[in-house]
Amino acid sequence: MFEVKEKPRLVERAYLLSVILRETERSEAESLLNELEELVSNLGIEIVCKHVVRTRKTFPGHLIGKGKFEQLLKDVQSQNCDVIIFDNEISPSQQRNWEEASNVLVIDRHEVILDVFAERAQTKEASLQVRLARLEYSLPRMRRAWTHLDRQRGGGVTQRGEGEAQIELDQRMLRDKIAKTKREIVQVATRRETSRKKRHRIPLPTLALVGYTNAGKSTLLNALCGSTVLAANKLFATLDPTSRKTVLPCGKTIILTDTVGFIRKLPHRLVDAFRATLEEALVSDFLVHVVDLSNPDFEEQMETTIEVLSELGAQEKTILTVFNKIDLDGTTTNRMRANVLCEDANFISSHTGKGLINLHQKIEFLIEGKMETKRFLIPHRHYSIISRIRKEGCLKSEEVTEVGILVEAFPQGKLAKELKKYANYEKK
Ligand SMILES: Nc1nc2c(ncn2[C@@H]2O[C@H](COP(=O)(O)OP(=O)(O)OP(=O)(O)O)[C@@H](O)[C@H]2O)c(=O)[nH]1
Ligand SMILES: [Mg+2]
Repeated sequence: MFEVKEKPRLVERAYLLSVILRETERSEAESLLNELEELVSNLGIEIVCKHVVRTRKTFPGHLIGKGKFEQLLKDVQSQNCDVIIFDNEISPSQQRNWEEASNVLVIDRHEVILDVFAERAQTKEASLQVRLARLEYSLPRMRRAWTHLDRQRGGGVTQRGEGEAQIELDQRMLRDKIAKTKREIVQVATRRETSRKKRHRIPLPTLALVGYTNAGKSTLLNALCGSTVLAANKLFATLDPTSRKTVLPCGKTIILTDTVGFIRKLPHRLVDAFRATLEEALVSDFLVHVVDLSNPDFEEQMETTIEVLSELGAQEKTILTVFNKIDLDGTTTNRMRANVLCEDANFISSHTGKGLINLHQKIEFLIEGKMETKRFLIPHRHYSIISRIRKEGCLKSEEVTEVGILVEAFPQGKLAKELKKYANYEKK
């Protein structure tokens, strides 16, 4: 029976292809192919060849014209490749046509991204969401598996053979699985929501680190919080949101959340699937958009992030843009380009720590703007609490009066609770 689960990892040698319609698309296609190469090698597959192929128009059968198609097939065979990977989205029927002609596995960028996500997913929710995305991806492609079966049985072109009936059965099973997975996701998400609400009972300002994959979000989280969240030089190192509490140099406590990175041409079903995972980011007070300044495509990467954020409904949030990895970028050109794109650009290196003091100040400034200032009257004999307010960095003003010290402050957490009793003095 056809089971949608891990694809057997029998393939070892990949042939990467990107199809473009205009010559002007070539350089972007090349950069996307490099990214695809990185994703594919993360899966342990060797890249033998990568080509950008230009076509006058797209052909429904094989995406490209017959001449080019045959030429490429020969090349795939002579190079002994066992998988062809398209950077373009290909339809289930194009996939089938290529597989039948080449006798090797044919997949596209979406499937590669789904595979990488499947490998990295660690929490129950992430695994369920990846499973859902893969099931949905497989639904229109079931025919492919059964065509192979028919061929193996020597069926060839059948009218309504065993395979055909089996497809319907399996599709129904798959739909049931999809529905079941969706139900499980709702359950897990409800549990997560409850624990988030609990965490937020004592309101602390929250910031979410968002950005393109490999930009350095986890490294920045570690640098700001002194934590050891996994940061690695591979795409999609982080899949599950991780939150850390940290105290800023001024004494204020904040919660920082690391999130999954974005990528160009992110499969749409993954954007949907990860909506819940990114909810932490969506409910946070501010977003810190981390950009890898040393990447030649940083502008496109920024654009992708902003696009996905608006798809998720987060475009209205206050965003602090941070250009990271300045230690790798020796040129001033990128900085100039960054300044054009972003009026209030922050330049940092999460590795060397350069720019972090400035970033701390910016974060403090943001938080102060958001926090509600309250007035308290502290009796003289309780003066020690004022030193605590000062130490936690939330003192705005103080005025000594006959009855006590009149304080304007924006306290958080425990201190806010303790100060409550001094807040109602006007009514007394
Ligand atoms: N030279 C240099 N490397 C950095 C800097 N910040 C991060 N890196 C490196 O960049 C790579 C990616 O860093 P991560 O922090 O894992 O990136 P991320 O944005 O969390 O990536 P995903 O979780 O995949 O979305 C790692 O090898 C880091 O060591 C920096 O300021 N300078
Ligand atoms: Mg990360």
